[in-house]
Amino acid sequence: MTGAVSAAYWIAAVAFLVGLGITAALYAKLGESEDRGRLAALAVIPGFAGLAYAGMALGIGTVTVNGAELVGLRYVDWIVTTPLLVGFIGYVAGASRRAIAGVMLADALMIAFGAGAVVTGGTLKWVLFGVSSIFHVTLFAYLYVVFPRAVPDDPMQRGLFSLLKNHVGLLWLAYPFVWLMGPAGIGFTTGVGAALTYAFLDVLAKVPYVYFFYARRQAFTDVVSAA
Ligand code: RET
Repeated sequence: MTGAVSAAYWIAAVAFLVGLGITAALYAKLGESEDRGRLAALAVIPGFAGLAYAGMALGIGTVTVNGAELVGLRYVDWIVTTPLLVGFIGYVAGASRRAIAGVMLADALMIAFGAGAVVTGGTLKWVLFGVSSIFHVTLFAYLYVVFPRAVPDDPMQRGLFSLLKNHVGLLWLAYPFVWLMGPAGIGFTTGVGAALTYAFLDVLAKVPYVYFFYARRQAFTDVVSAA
C-alpha cells in the first residue's frame, strides 16, 4: 500500500468518525422519540465503515490471491453496509418484507460476485463480473420499479424515498465503472486511483444518507401509522 492510499484511508476513517459525531449530536437533539431509534440504527452504517477504513489503513485483511490484491475489509464493509442502505429505502417506501429481503440479497450477491471477479482471471473473471452486474440491474429494478409502487401518496414519504433512491441510484453507478477502469478490470487506472475514488465515493454514499433521513424524518410518522 502506498502512502497516498493509507493517507486516503485514514482521511475516510476520520470523515466517518465526523459523520458519527454529527449523528450523535442530532440524536441528542431528537429527545425521546421514535426517530431516535432509527437514527441510532442508521449510525451503524458509517460506524462500521469507519472501523473498516481504519483497518484498511493499517493493512489488515488485504490479501493477494492469484496475483491480485483483494482489499478484504472493503468487501466486508460493502457486504454488510450496502444491503442496509438499499433495504432501508424499501422500508421508507413501505415495501413488503419480501421485497426488502430481495433487494438486500441482490445487493449482497452483487458484492460477493464482484469480490470473486477481483481474484480470478480470464473468462471466469468476466463471467463473475457479468453475474454481479445482473444483480446490480436487479437492485435498480427494485429501486425504480418495485418500491415506487409501494409508496403511499404522502409528500414527505415520497420526498424521502425519492431522495434516498436517487442518491443511491447515482452513486451506485460509479462503482462498476471505477472497478472496470482499475486493475481488477481493464487496468486504465492504477490501484491507487481506484482506492482514492472508492474512499471518496464511500463517504459520499454513507454520511449524507444518514443526514437525509434526519432532515426528512417526518416521513416516518406516516410509515408507522400506515403499518
Ligand atoms: C463491483 C464490481 C463488479 C460489478 C459491480 C460492482 C458494484 C459495486 C457497488 C458497490 C457499492 C458500494 C457502496 C459502498 C458504500 O460505502 C462489486 C464494484 C456491479 C455498486 C455504495
